[in-house]
Amino acid sequence: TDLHTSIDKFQFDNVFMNASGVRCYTKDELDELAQSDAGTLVTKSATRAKRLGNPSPRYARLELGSINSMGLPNEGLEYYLDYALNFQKAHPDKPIFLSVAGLSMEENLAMAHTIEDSNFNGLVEFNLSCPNVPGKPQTGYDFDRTQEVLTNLFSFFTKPAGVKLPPYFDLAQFDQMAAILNQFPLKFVNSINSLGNGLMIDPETDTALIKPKGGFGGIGGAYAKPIALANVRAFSQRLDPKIQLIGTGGVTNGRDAYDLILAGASLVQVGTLLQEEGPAAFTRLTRELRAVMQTKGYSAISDFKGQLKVLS
Ligand code: FMN
Repeated sequence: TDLHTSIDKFQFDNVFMNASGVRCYTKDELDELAQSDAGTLVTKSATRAKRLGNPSPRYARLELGSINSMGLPNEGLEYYLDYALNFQKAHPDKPIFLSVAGLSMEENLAMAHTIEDSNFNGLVEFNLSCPNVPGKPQTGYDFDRTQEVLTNLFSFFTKPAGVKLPPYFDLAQFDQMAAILNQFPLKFVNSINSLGNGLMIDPETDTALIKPKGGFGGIGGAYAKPIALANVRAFSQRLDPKIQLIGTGGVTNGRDAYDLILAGASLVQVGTLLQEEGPAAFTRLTRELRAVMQTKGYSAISDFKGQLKVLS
């Protein structure tokens, strides 16, 4: 069985990769991902300057996933761009993703100019869905703002790019967001980022599990699976077929990945599970996805991508 997949002209020999923010903070972590069974990798969402993020504890493991309010700690765009430029020299056949998350439109555009002017030849993921920066609303939940950001961005940006979106819950939101996204030369849409602003409580102490924002944080892991599936499916039905989907959210085994691909995903990202299991998770997921495909008689991702059946 072949797990080969592609986005635009970019080829990957495995559908699995990390989700931004998980085990991709330092060059050592990125190297570990590169050496794992993952087909590619994405860097930690970068701001222009290095950020320390929110106070700890800011991540907690939950029964069915995780809660976090990291507050975008990162080494700054220059660090990740430098990594990517070195990486592409060493691995010309392994395109990677650079994630960018400016806290304002101006910051996003400034970083986009830096990338545009660089020799970076991979894909850029603009994260419009960072829920954990106090006082900053998510761009992805403001449709006019999203339109404005993308209009300004694509007035000069010519490198292959996509957006990472928050989860939507209303069919009218899918219609509106897809109508906006279809106006731009996006190569991919990545759904979903964390389910924003959940809350979990320690039963021993009656205290919120994490410190920032009074305990509110983004939820990932198995809790996210049905929402991720719906978002990938809804966008696959509404986006121009030239825009590929990356499915993220709730992957804990090979069947979860298979389901995201059935819903239309061309690549599958792994967040919480990777945090908990480390890069060896890709070896297990690869084996499990292959096993599901073999049971179904499929030998390639294209045999079942987008082939979800519904009851009539
Ligand atoms: N998503 C981003 O786009 N940029 C980030 O910097 C980022 N940081 C994260 C940090 C942690 C500790 C976690 C758990 C998630 C983070 N996310 C970030 C969200 C994940 O990329 C992913 O979209 C989300 O966790 C859902 O996937 P999962 O169910 O596999 O965890």
